[in-house]
Amino acid sequence: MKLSDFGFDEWFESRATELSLDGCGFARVSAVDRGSYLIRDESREVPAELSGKLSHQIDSSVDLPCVGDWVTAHYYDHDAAAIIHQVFPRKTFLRRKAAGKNVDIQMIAANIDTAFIVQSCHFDFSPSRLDRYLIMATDGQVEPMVILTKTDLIAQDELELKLAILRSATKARVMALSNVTGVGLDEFRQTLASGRTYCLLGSSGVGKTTLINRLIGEEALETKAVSSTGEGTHTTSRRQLIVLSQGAMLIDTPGMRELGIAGAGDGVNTGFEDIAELSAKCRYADCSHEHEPGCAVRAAVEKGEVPEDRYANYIKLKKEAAHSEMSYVDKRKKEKAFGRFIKSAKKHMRRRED
Ligand SMILES: Nc1nc2c(ncn2[C@@H]2O[C@H](COP(=O)(O)OP(=O)(O)O)[C@@H](O)[C@H]2O)c(=O)[nH]1
Ligand SMILES: [Mg+2]
Ligand SMILES: [Zn+2]
Repeated sequence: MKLSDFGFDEWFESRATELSLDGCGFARVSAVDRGSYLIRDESREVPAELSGKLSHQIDSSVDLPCVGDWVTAHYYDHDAAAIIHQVFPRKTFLRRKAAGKNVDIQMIAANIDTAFIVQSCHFDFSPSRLDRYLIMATDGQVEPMVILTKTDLIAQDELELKLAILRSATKARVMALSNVTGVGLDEFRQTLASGRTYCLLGSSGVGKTTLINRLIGEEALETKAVSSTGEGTHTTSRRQLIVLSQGAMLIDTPGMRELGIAGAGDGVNTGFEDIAELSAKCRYADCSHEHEPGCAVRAAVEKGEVPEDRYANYIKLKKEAAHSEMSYVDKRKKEKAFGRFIKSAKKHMRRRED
């Protein structure tokens, strides 16, 4: 393989001349795990760490190498390990604001051609979350595409409704597939081009790792069963760049809950601003807009100011959002109960040791 097969094009070549290269080669970061790296070049993939000088120069986490970055590296130990000396400028990137109140920015991946924004049509479907991912992609010059997974879990007419909602929300290409039945996988595979880099974004449990596994045809990345509520459990702990046999590169990411983007149920109001505005005039603050007296939303529907089907979509999405919110709460409760169980088991064991 050549470096250009991994995406090292003229853009990077022209920037290579500005970097000092005594005894260094070019390589691409393929995995990051708490300060240790994997980098790959034409012939090998090896563990790497930052040079003292580079770690000293870096004063913001944004400048640390992330998966997809091109670096200059010095190989040692018969080329079995490497030291990273410099990070190339980024042609494109995916980044987000870190969790918490401080506005720290965290890199997700660099030098991505296309971001696949993955949502499950079962519990994860959320046009407002889609918006945030679209903004993330646009911000980093990355082309977005939307993938709706788990189509095997809903009826065809429901799928068509969801596809219609997504297609009206974005100009990006929208595809649907099932990792279980395989429907839609061929269409997805055909979007992948050799030498291009793709990143999968989306909540935990939507099927990103399963999709990659189906493409490479083996269980190379760990996937875990989701609970019966449909909520995903944490699966991918580090990001990895995978080169498919046909030459496309795919980057898997942990779910965005871990990455701090708020979870499900965070407002179906995007795209329904008119209804959100009307609901301020309802008699009850917690009006469900279904059967309460003095509901301004239903009044507007009756007057024909809000189309009937638009209202129906809104109610439907709202219920789904509430459902996933609830399963999240249930899951937290279960986790807490399990924590208490472990604690008391430990106490019990200690007593027996005494
Ligand atoms: N029914 C159904 N389940 C799926 C599909 N894709 C993935 N899953 C299941 O969803 C769970 C989470 O998948 P995973 O790939 O780990 O999600 P990730 O967190 O996005 O990487 C696993 O139990 C998968 O078997 C699908 O298309 N249909
Ligand atoms: Mg995963
Ligand atoms: Zn109302």
